[in-house]
Amino acid sequence: MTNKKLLQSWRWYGPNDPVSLQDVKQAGATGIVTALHHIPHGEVWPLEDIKERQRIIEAEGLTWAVVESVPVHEAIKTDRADAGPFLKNYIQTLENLAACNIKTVCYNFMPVLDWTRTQLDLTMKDGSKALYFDWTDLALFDLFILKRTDAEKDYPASIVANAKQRYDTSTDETRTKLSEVVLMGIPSEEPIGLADLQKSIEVYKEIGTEGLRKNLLKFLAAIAPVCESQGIHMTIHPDDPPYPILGLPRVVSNQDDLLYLVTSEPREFNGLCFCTGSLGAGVNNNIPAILESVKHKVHFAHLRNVKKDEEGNFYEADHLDGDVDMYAVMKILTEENQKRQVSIPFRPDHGHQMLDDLHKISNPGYSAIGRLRGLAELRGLELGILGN
Ligand code: DNO
Repeated sequence: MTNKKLLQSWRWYGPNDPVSLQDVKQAGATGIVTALHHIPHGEVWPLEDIKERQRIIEAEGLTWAVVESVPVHEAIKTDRADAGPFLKNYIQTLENLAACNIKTVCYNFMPVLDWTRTQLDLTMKDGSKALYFDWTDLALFDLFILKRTDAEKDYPASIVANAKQRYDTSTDETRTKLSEVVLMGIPSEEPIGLADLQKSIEVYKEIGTEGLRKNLLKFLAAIAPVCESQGIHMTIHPDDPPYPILGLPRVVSNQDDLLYLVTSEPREFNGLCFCTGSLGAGVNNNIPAILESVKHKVHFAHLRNVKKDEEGNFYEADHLDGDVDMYAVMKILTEENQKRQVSIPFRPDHGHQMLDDLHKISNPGYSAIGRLRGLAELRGLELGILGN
């Protein structure tokens, strides 16, 4: 009997994505990971819109394998008095997706911002460009642009001193650029402004880590009935980076967080999106060990690598290079996949901007060729492990 392969998938931002579905096919992926980015956060995804997107994907001979993401509205994350209607909408969206047989849904519970970087075009030795996170730049933004109260307490003295020096010698242009990058969130959604971020930071100060954890479990309990009746797997994306930043709490950053989450809400629907890059940026995170402990809950994987320095700054490395032992990860994942009815979808997460893509505009991290390279390397690695 031949071994079962993981489902090779690809994030596609929809018809406006500069990377086309034909490009995806040429890269060799068959599962599409997408979302209806045109629907504002918190609103219902109409059945018709879901069907239309699915029709476009299937017309190319591909399948819509995973929704990434159905965003959780801030009213739910903060458990505001007006959270009710947003929860109702979320449940309706899940019902509509399930009606189209789309049953793996990714989401995150990061306060306000989605992933955070400080630079989108760090030049690698080979001339390609990578996303980068630098603590000194984050501190510069936090202390001197956002001017958060008591922010200096959250950084080592050396970082504060370096940030001050860097700020003093920076130009308005570099400061503006840095702000834009930090506040960017995910492409095609409006970036948040400084004033709104400041307000949210105050709200989350009251909520704290325990409060956020409680709100996450409350959200899961509310969507449990629809997920259970429809056979939906919710897959939470880890915090990126896996640290509290800008005074915002984090609850999905390490092994303890993941174990807490899956044991506190043990029902089948509560699953994980195992993102090796997000977790891999944590200096104490041993990625294969974490995967080993939660593998039975993984219904979606983001495979990418990071290279950290002694301060904890990190850049996104080639998929098989960097600090994450991708061979060990792939081994665990492919073994786990043999136990499954449905193959676990994985996507090459991010990729360097390289070759022709250096002259094109694409969503940061989501140019075609770097991901094509990543996918090719990862599928080769899987084949080498499986032997068929
Ligand atoms: C970044 C992505 C994240 C992810 C969301 C999931 O490239 O991995 O934006 O899609 O956090 O909700």
